[in-house]
Order: sequence, then C-alpha cells, then structure tokens
Amino acid sequence: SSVYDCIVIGAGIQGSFTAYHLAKNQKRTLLLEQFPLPHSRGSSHGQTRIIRRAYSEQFYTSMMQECYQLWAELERESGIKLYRKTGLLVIAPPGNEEFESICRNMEQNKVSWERFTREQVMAKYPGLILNPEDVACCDDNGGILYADKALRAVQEQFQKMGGVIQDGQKVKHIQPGQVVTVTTTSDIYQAKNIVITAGPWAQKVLSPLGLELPLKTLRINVCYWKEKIPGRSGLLQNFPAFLGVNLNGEEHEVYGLPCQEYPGLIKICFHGGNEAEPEERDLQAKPPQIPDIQILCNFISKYLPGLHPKPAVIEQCMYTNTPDSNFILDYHPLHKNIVIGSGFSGHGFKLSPLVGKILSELSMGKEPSYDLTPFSISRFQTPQASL
Ligand code: PYC
Repeated sequence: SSVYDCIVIGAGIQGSFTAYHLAKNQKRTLLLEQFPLPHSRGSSHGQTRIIRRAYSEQFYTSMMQECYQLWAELERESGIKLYRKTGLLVIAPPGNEEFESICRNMEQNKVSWERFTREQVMAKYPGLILNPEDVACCDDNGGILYADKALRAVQEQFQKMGGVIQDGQKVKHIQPGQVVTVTTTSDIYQAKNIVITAGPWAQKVLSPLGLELPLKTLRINVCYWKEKIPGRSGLLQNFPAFLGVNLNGEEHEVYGLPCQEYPGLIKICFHGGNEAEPEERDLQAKPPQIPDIQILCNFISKYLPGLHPKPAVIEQCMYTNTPDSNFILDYHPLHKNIVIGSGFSGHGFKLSPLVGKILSELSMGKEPSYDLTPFSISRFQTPQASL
C-alpha cells in the first residue's frame, strides 16, 4: 500500500488536532485509534472541560491566547458551538504563591481579569461560602469547552480535508526507519513520519522504541453533586468554572464547572488521583493512597454546604502525569521522524488545538511556533534503556 506522510497513533483530542493540522498542510495523514470511536477509556471523553488563561506558568497563559483563536476557528469551520464563557474563578488561602503568580501572569499577558473580595464572590455566586481570609480572582474569558463535541468536530474536519481514520486497531509493532512501518491488529501501514499521542498507553508504545519516560498514569474520579434541597442552593443558576488552590489546608487543587452532563448536578472534582493502569481503571482499586473523594466531601461541606456531601455520580477518566505536570512535546531522541506528545497531566484539553499545531510542525520539520524547552524530554535526565 502507499506511504503516508504521517501516521498519528492515538485519536484522543491531542492526536486528532495533530492530524487536523497535518491535513491542513496537505499532508497525507492516517489517524489510528485502538478502540472503536468514540470511547471513554482514555482522557478525552465526557462533555466538558475547563478553558482558562489563569495559569501560574507564563508559557501556558501566553499559549492560551492562540488557543482561543484556534477553538474559534474550529467553531467556524464546523458550525458547532464549542465554548461557553462563564468566567473562571480562582480561590486560594491568603498569601498563596500560586494564586499570586496566576494574577501576575494574567496582568502581564493582558488577560481580562479582576480580583474579588470574599463578599463580592459570595454575592455573585450564592451558595459558595469562602473562608474569611480566602482570596479570589476571575479570568473573565474562562469557561467551559464542550469536549465530546470538540473531539467529533476536529475528527470530522480532518476527514473533510481528506484525512483517514482507522479505529478499532491496536498498534502491535512499530519498525523505525526512513519509512516507519506500523503493524496493527488488522493491517500494516507505512509513513515517512509518525506522531505518538497515545495518552495513558504512551509508555507501552514507547518502551519497545527504547524510550522510558517518567510518566504516571492516574485513575481520576469525576464527581457530580446534587443539591440537598432541589433549587435551594442557588448554585445552579450562575455557577462559574472554578479552581480551588490549596484550600482547606490541602496540597492539591479542586475544580468545578457547571454541569452539562446531568441537569441539576454540579461537577466538582479533585485534580489528581491514584496510580492505575488504563486497562485496570474500572477494577476495584486498592485502598487509595490519596483519599480524593474524602477530600472532596470535606471541601463540599465547607464551601458548598447546599450540596449533599457525598457525590451523586462518579465517572472515571485517566491522567498521564509528568513529574512537573508540564507536557512532553518533542522528538524521539534517536528517531527524528518519530514525534511524541504526552504527559498532559490533566490540563491538556484546552491547549490541544495548539499542541496539535506544534506536533504537526515538529513532524513536518518546521521551526515550532513556541519555545519548547519546558516540554523537552531532556529535562528529565532519566537513564535510557539501550536506544
Ligand atoms: O486545566 O483547568 C484545568 C483543569 C482543571 C481540572 C482538570 N483540568
């Protein structure tokens, strides 16, 4: 069969946007997915994700500017609304360093934002009770992305541009070379370049290629909460997306967003989880190392007392975390025609249009549009297996 310009392995949101940008550049592209699409086993399912420029790392705040434009472009091309502006509220204890760098970054990057007093927050969002000392700010254009619609839209645009999707085919073997041969459970394909965006399966795909990355795969409980008395909490009318940083003396973050999935419920989750293999995600976990649901219950009792302190619905998702929570966007150290996008660490969805653009640039041998130092494999300095 003929040789593709590029094969993208993994049709989650990152791989799908990579394939889309390659097709926009007239590259003959095959997008491979191990499961029949759509599916809920990786990190790109569900109806909603947060979008924000409120980041403590300058490079994400800056990259998000282009992401908003790219999301709007996909909305125009597909004719589908993918973004809803709700504002993104950040809440933290006083003197919190991450909170202050988020404010600084928004200011320096000309993001439309404001600080709120505790009283302003509680007046604007009835039902949300802050501690007396808590501080807050709002990223005005923060909000939610319609995740499942976005995934479908980007795949459809890719196909309209002539891209090919083969789903339900698991990659069994990759033979590097000037032309890379990819053997799946049902076929053999060849391409001049490949991009690996395999989500929590990344390490399994990369080990046979001699590359060990310090990735941890986590099982995430996505929790939905119900009002104690229907209609009484005031939370359902005007609820923003929010990020709670180190609240309640916790090291971790809690986040929430208005819920599309289950009318009448609110989605509030712990931004972390316990280690699990993606294939074992749905098995009864060992006693958790991090009591994520208990932390959430404590948070709800204090900050959202109008909600039942136990989740009504719990769904699962996977994170693939790097030690510094920054992505991996790089070449394979030995094979320049193998590009890797991985380690999205639970915050990659909003950045996916730009991640896809950057991975496509790497794959096409173009100068990437951003400084990729924070995303390099060499930052880990891990000893590699015999490459
Ligand atoms: O990036 O805003 C985010 C986020 C919150 C929870 C998971 N991701």
